[in-house]
Amino acid sequence: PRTIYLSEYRVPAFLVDHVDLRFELFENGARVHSTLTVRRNPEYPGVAEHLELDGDSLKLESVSLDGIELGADRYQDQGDKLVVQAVPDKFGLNVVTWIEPQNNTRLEGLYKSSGMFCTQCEAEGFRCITFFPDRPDVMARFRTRVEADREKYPVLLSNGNDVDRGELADGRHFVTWEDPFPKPCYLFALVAGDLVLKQDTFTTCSGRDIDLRIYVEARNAAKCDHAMDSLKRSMRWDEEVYGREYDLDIFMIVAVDDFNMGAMENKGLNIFNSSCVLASPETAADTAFQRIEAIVAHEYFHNWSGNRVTCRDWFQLSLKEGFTVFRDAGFSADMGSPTVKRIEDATLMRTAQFAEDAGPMSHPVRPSSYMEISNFYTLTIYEKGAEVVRMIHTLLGPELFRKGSDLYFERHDGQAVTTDDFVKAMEDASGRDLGQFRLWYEQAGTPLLTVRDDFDSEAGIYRLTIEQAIPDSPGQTSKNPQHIPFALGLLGADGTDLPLRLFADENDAPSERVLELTAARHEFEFHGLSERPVPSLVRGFSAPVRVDYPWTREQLIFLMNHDGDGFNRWDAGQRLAVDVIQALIRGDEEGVDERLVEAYRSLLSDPSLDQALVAKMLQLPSEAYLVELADSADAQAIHGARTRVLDCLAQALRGELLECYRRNGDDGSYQLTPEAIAARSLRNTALSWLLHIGDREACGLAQTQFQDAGNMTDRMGALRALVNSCFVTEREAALNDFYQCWQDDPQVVEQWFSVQAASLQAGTLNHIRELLAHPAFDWKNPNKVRSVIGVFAGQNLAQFHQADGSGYIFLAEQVCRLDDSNPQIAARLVSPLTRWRKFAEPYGGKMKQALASVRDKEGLSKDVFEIVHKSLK
Ligand code: DPP
Ligand code: ZN
Repeated sequence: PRTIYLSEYRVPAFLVDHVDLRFELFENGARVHSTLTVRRNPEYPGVAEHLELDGDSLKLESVSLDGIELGADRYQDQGDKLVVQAVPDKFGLNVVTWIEPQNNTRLEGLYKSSGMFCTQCEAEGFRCITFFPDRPDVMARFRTRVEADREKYPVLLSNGNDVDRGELADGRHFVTWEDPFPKPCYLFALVAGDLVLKQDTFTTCSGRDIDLRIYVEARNAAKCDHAMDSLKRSMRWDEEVYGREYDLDIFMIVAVDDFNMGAMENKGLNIFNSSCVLASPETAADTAFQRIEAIVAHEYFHNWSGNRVTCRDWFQLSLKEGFTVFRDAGFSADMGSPTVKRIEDATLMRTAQFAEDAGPMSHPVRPSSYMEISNFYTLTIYEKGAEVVRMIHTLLGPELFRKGSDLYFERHDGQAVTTDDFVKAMEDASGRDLGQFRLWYEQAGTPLLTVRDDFDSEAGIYRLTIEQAIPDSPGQTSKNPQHIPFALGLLGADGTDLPLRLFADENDAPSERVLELTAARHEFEFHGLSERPVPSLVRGFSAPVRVDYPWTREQLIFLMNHDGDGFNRWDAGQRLAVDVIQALIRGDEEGVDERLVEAYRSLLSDPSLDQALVAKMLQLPSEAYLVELADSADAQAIHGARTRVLDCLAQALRGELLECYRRNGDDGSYQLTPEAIAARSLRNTALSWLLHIGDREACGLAQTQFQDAGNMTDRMGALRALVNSCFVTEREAALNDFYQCWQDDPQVVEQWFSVQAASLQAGTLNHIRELLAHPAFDWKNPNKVRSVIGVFAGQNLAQFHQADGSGYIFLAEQVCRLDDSNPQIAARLVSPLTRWRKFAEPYGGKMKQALASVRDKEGLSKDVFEIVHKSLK
């Protein structure tokens, strides 16, 4: 496979102003008639004699230029390219291709999912539909006519407005759609199926009524309310917070069962993975409701940040993704608890993105090369990209940031642009120089801040030195210091925030400051202090950095109780727990520090605390996070130490846990407020801890809760606790019962698979193999594959990391099997093995061996090739 470089970017030689598509859909394939209005690009440097179009797995039937069919001497079908020779300056090109959606298991381009036709074109799926300049800087107006059997496919959809429809011979019919906005082909979409419609309207800020439609299979008709509600709230929020109004008269969402990603923002016709749109309280847990709200918002927000203003090339992917994740995070924070949302985002960054950034696939937010762009839909592009935008927001403040986003949308509406254009708009609107800040887009790796302090009690000066270092990453060494916003507070002995006086005579000094780090080393002095303060560092995770500071456990407990920043209270608790677990792993301490137990006791027994925050604080640092923090991770030792801490906490706090469980009982209503979500989280955490230590009474409570639960959060909470417990009979009974009850609902069956694949007790390799043989398992369905294989390899540390390497060999086998049918999914699944350098022996060596066996597979896809080769380098 070839590597593609940003430095090779050239403007397109030809532009396409208009695309006229006609799809004839049949059971044995589809014929695609495409008519392009093409002209030379005046900005192209040089003269291109031939027109080159991209293609993939197409059967070419004919090529005509200005209405005249071309002989085979006038064009070459090279498989991945169609080259039309000696073309005029302006012309119409008609290309007819034949494709087989029913055999498309890659789920890129046009394919079939539970009997319906649907598409996924980002990043390079459109070339699997017809020959086309498949690059985002070619923006055209699309008109699409879809023809199919009327009975089988009563609903025919594409982008834009429905402009014509009618009957055809042989029981067929057609609908024509016209999208007035020029768009890149990756935003094209088509759906044909037998679907029911959930409809609503939204009145925009200028008084236009928008027809909102969610299309689903009939059995899912009752699961659309939450998505519809989320959509309306997103539309309102984007008007209020960003001044962005919706621009078409209709907005459609379609739910599809077989989908590689979460969802796709196609203009006017978003296509969603069923699991990211369908929900009812009985079938979906709180986390699913929150995910749906966030993804519906995310895809909707793309209408401006992605569709109206799109990416010049795929190196700029974070232009739309980072900004849109930042936007959806703001929306979720406003809809729920901002502190909890921040904790969740920072956890994902520190657990998974930091790991990616320190691993073999580490790349900048704006990469400079790739082999397969599908491999770059990463946590770095999405989450770190969002953190980078968030830092601009922090540096500029909300008003100037809004001025910057207004300027960006106004200046670049209808264009395909770069991350640099985004930063430039922020600079121009604010007058700030973001020159050094741009390094966040160019340099990979997580900056490490080493913070040291001392206190001069005579002078009353507290001195803070901060050094930054950015580790080397593939292809990048000796990096330059970055521009880092560092939010700081200083706590006095009574727990209140002290004024941060940078000068001895500074009056009205604020109690929180955002220090701007730009050099490799900074020294800050804070004056007028009568005692040594406790520092609260990087409040709210103000930058995606690691912090090295020699906290004592007393300081951490103090911050847990007093920090004015909710995020840092949580963070202090995490650092304390990490410190205790790591001491056990190293063998430095015999038992679990009593102070941790007492800290958790106060969290559990003080109902006056913010319960949403408490619910988060009670979650021990995950095994994945502990792996990430280790230099050479001993998987079993990490699992063992964390388990010991959990055991000890549960034993010591049994009374408090039972009391917490009772206090947070189900009142029968199902609400999605932060308080209600926290109550469910607390009672289910209490239950799982108690079952963890084999508590009989709690087992009874879990069984009752499992039977009586009025919602999936509680039913699944009870099932999870049972599945992870030593109560074998009760566990089996609950699992069987659950499957009997929900076997006809694929989204629930996915949860049933996941809870087993993640289980310490039930998730043994043998059991995983049994799940793969289960009648409900389906190799062609990415959600099923992820719910068993993905969850096992990604979330079941103790069972996956067996010293004999059996877990790794198993994963390698499944990756090879999937590589033939769906390379994108195979490339995602292989990722746990790429972390082999992180693990101690015997794990690391055996992971590497398994990876090598994937490398040696015959006919390896470009997707998996890139990941495996980069990881073994
Ligand atoms: N562009 C999509 C999204 O992130 C990815 N398929 O919304
Ligand atoms: Zn996106």
